Amino acid sequence: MNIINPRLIERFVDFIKALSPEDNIAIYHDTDPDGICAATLMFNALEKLGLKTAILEGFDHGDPDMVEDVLMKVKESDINVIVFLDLLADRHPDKIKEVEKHANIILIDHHPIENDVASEKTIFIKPQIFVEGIIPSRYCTTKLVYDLMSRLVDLSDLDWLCGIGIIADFAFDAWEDYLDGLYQKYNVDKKKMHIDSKFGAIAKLIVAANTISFEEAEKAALKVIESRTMDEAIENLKGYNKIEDEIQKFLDNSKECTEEFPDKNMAIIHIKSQYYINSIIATRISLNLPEKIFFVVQADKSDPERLAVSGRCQSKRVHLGKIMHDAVKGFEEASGGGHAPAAGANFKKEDYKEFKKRILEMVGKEEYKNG
Ligand SMILES: [Mn+2]
Repeated sequence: MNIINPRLIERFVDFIKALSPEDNIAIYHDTDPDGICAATLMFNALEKLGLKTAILEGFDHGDPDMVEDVLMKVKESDINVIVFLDLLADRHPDKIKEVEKHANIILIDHHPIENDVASEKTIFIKPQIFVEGIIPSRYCTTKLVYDLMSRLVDLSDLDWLCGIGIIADFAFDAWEDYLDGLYQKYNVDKKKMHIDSKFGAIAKLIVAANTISFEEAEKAALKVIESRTMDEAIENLKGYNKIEDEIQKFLDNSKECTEEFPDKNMAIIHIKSQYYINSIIATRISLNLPEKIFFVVQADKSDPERLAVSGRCQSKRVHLGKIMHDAVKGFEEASGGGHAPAAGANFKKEDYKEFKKRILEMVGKEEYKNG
């Protein structure tokens, strides 16, 4: 990994150095493990520097109203510095310009660049802008914040958060040696799958909080921020173990609610749970069977008259993003799309029959094969 834009880093460092306790900083973060661990590092780093985080709030990373919401808040408060972490805030360049009238902005993220929002008021940091030699999606926001803020303050007591962020974002192949160092430093057993390690356990508990509600995920963020060590984090988050138990119970008994389509190497799984676990179930169940296509169906978290479907095919032999996109075409108030190996759809219950008919046709069609 090679820094190709040292001036951007210098600008960031100089900006933080120039802040004082009078500044009112707001941190907005994704509520997934990477977003929460990044926010924890940023919060603690600022505190160590004697700086004040006045607002700490979560967003879903693709929330279309995110920057608009931030704009309203900044207008009615004395916030003058806004930090976006692991959020697609650059999706809304016009709104960013509005926010800039009230505050300086730091945007640290590793999703693809949607718009270059760098300006005199905005420091825009994504791996693809300042480093080469690493796939941007692998330079997770937690590690970005750690590397950037470590230029200003010693964060080595909190580097276990990087282990969580890296593992939760499936970025481990880019950080093998670094992770080995963390396993050693914290005397953590290395398992066959990183997600089964102690770092992974904390990631799973944060994901579990997300399955209850957005508000619960924000509470989980505060619990992580209060934790000085991994053991404290596990203790503070232990209330979410019941969800992990429910997920495990479901995985052990998933046959009962699975429709198999052996000729298509595909399955449809129906979930009934008070927790919103279809996406986790889809991920976990597909990791062991990469060639198989899974559609996991659950009533929508916010509207029981709707269905949310998570699709997975880890081998990418079909393009699930295209399938999901086309499978809901013409449905009223529906959405569908995503990546080749992981995609989602959301539509009214009454459209399920047609949806099922379509996906069964599509998975066999040449045009939905991938590569
Ligand atoms: Mn991330």
